[in-house]
Amino acid sequence: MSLKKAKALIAHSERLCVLTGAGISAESGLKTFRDAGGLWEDHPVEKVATPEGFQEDPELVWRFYNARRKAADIATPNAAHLALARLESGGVRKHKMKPKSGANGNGNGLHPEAEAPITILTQNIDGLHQQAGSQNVIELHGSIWKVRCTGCGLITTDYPIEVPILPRCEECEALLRPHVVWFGEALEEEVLAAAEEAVMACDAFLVVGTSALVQPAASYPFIAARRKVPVIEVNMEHTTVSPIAQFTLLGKAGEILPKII
Ligand code: BV8
Ligand code: ZN
Repeated sequence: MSLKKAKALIAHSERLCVLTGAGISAESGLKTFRDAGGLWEDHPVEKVATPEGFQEDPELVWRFYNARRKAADIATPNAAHLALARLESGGVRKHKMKPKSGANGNGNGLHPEAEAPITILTQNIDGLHQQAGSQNVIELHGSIWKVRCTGCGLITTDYPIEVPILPRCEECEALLRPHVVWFGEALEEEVLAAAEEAVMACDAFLVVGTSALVQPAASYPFIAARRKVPVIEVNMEHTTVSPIAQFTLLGKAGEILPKII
C-alpha cells in the first residue's frame, strides 16, 4: 500500500528534493559509515575526517582517501542511482527538464532550476549520481574526485585514482587535501544556499539510505516536514526521520526506488 502511495506522491510532485546517504551506494559495493564493519570502524573519525586529524597525520588521511578513491573508481551506479537519473530525465514523468543553465561542469548543480523536477542533495562524495546521469546534484560534503590546495585553494580533478602521497600544489608547493567537508568544517556557502533553496521549494521530499545523524544534512527532511511537505523514507532500518515520514519503505534502495519511480 505505501509503495503505491509513495509512487503517486513522487509521480505528482512538481519539485522533488532527494537527500541521499551512504546507503544508496551500498549496493554499488561501497561501505557505509555506520553499518557493522563500516568505514569509520576501520579508522576513528577524528583521525581521518577532521582537519585536526589531517594536521596530525596527513599520510594516514591520504591513505584512507586513496582507498576510497580506488573503491569509488571500481563502483558503478546501481538501480537506485539509475532510477533517480531516469526520473530527472523525464523518462517516467510528464514534465521535461528545462535545459539546465548554470550547473557547473563538475556536476555540482549549484544553480538548480528553481522549478527543476528533481534536486538531489547527496552526502556522498563518490560521484555515482552524476555517473548514473543525474544532472541536478548538490554534493553537500564535496567530492572524493576533487583535490584542494591548503595554500592557494586551487581545486583540481585530474589526479590519478591513487594520489601520490604527500601531494603538493604545483602553484604554491602547499599540501593538497581531499576537497571534502570534514567534521567541524562548514559546508560551502553556495552549497548551503542551493540546498536550502531546494528544500524550501520542494513539494515532496525523498530520503534514501541515510542514518540522518550528520548536520546540517539531517535537518533537511525535518524542514520539509515543517513545511507540511510529504517525506518518504527508503532505508533498511528506521531512523530519526521515520517519525516525521509519511512512509518508511524498509528494504534495499536498489530494489525499492525502481518500484516507486
Ligand atoms: C558543521 C565527507 C559547523 C567526508 C562527512 C558535536 C561535536 C562536533 C561536531 C558536531 C557535534 N554535534 C554536531 C556536530 C556537527 C557535525 C555533526 O553533525 N556531527 C554528528 C556526527 C553529530 N557536523 C559537522 O561537523 C558538519 N559541519 O556542522 O559545521 C560549522 C559552521 C561554521 C564554521 C565551522 C563549522 C560537517 C559534517 C560533514 C562531515 N563529512 N563526509 C567523507 O565522506 O569522508 S559525513 C559522512 O558521514 C557522510 O557524508 C554522511 O553525511 C555521514 C554518513 O552518514 P550516512 O550517509 O547516513 O551513512 P551511514 O553509514 O551513517 O548510514 C547508512 C544508512 O543507509 C543506514 O541508515 C543504513 O540502514 C542505510 N542502508 C544501508 N544499506 C542500504 C541502506 N538503505 C537503503 N538501501 C541499502 N542497500
Ligand atoms: Zn596552491
